Amino acid sequence: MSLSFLRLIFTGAAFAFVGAPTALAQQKVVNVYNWSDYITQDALSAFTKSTGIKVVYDVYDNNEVLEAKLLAGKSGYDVIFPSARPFAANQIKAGVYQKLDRSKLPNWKNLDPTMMSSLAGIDSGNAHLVPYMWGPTGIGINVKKVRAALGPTAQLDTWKLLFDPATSAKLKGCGVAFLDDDTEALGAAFIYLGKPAKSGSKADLDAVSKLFAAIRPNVRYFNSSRYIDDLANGDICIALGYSGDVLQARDRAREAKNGQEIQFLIPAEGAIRNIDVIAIPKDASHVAEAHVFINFLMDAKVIAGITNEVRYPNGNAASKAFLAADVKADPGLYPPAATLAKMIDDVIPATSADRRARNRAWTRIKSGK
Ligand code: N2P
Repeated sequence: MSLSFLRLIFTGAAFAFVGAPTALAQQKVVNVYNWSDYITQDALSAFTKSTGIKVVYDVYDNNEVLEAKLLAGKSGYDVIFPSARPFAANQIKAGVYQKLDRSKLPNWKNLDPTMMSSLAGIDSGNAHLVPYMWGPTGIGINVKKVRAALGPTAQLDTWKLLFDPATSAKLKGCGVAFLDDDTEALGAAFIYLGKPAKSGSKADLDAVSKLFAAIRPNVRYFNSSRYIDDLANGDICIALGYSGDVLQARDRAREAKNGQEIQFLIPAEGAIRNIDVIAIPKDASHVAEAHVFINFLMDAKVIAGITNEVRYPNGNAASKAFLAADVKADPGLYPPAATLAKMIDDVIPATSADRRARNRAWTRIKSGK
């Protein structure tokens, strides 16, 4: 089943593997809230088949939506998938998660030690978070359309494509999209301007707002999920996008044989990389089932199967043995060392005032005012 179909059935309505209504009363349940286009139906079906636990699955495409529900409390979710920085880092401080019970997570041994030590920086002793997928945010392009607009020799792996006003104006006609994600979009603009990606200073936010004002008329929309299909179908030609999402767009265009050639580029100036993690809210109702679900996702074969489809590298070292050859060879998933060296992990604003200032700037930028 295609991932786009999965998103349709997952969006809004809860998704469940159901038995007869009478059986439902006794059936164990886990309520999962994850990013769209970030799992396979095979994994969910296999989980219910092997454990008898029904998955009620719901999706979002924006950390702020998840954070608002978590901070309000009683979200109703048992397993959630925030981005580590700055989100899970702040949420741990706010006390919205419970500690994981490692005796219920025998697959813990499969996790990648490098990733665990990175996460320990925001989650002391790795008490609350399990790494899920990670990846850089870069540029998704429709190669032929962008070459037609900019000429055959234009450099493509540069933030200039999105932030240089003259270049952006040339791409307006074939469609420019941005993630609705201030960590990533402001961060990318700051990298382009040679400023710290996490900056929240007034001078830097003024500079970045001015930059966005110059390109804002060329931006068709700010949205963090719609661009996958739009890139795949040729409805937009360039997007600030999460790595695996752009690679899924590439795969969807190939499957559809529609002649659109989509490429993911990590800009030479550097790019933000984020880890998305798995956690259990403090007030979850199905804590035992949540641990069974998380342990299932830590199974090397299961998580490799998900990576092979959603095209994000995972945080499970043991899964490497089960990755598809084309996934292992794809620089969009596993970039060369020189590219990795330029990746930026430090995206936590210095103060909560900085974080609020960034949020306000981002809201103004999107509204075009
Ligand atoms: C999945 C997007 C997840 C990446 N569609 C966000 N870090």
